[in-house]
Amino acid sequence: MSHEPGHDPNCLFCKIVAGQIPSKKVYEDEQVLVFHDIHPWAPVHVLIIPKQHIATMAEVTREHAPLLGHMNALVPELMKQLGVTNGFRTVMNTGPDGGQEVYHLHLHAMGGPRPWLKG
Ligand code: D5M
Repeated sequence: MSHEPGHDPNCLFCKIVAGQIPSKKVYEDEQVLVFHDIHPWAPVHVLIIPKQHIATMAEVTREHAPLLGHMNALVPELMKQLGVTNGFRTVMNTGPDGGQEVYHLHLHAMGGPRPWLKG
């Protein structure tokens, strides 16, 4: 089956980007989509994902630096928009030993009153 470049029809997050699976959207632009994590680890927990399918951070190269920079640079304004005023944590799980469950690149951004994470 043919599909758009950068889109994997079998990928959960590509289906969210395509609107085939609903999400609680927080922000969207040409490059990224941001939505609430379905199993939050913190009072505020969003996922910042590229619209193009990149399976994992292990596949990222220097060519992706602007995209990765954009994803990270959005976090402060997103946290502010979501009422997070006292700090936040960003995490990118990579591969089996990194605890990655969904193989579409995503940056977790978490905040809100602790305790919600150890360490
Ligand atoms: O984290 C994958 C994250 O993706 C995990 O925190 C749950 C979240 N998830 C899974 N399915 C959905 C849907 N449908 N909407 C929103 N969030 C979702 P990882 O870093 O791969 O372990």
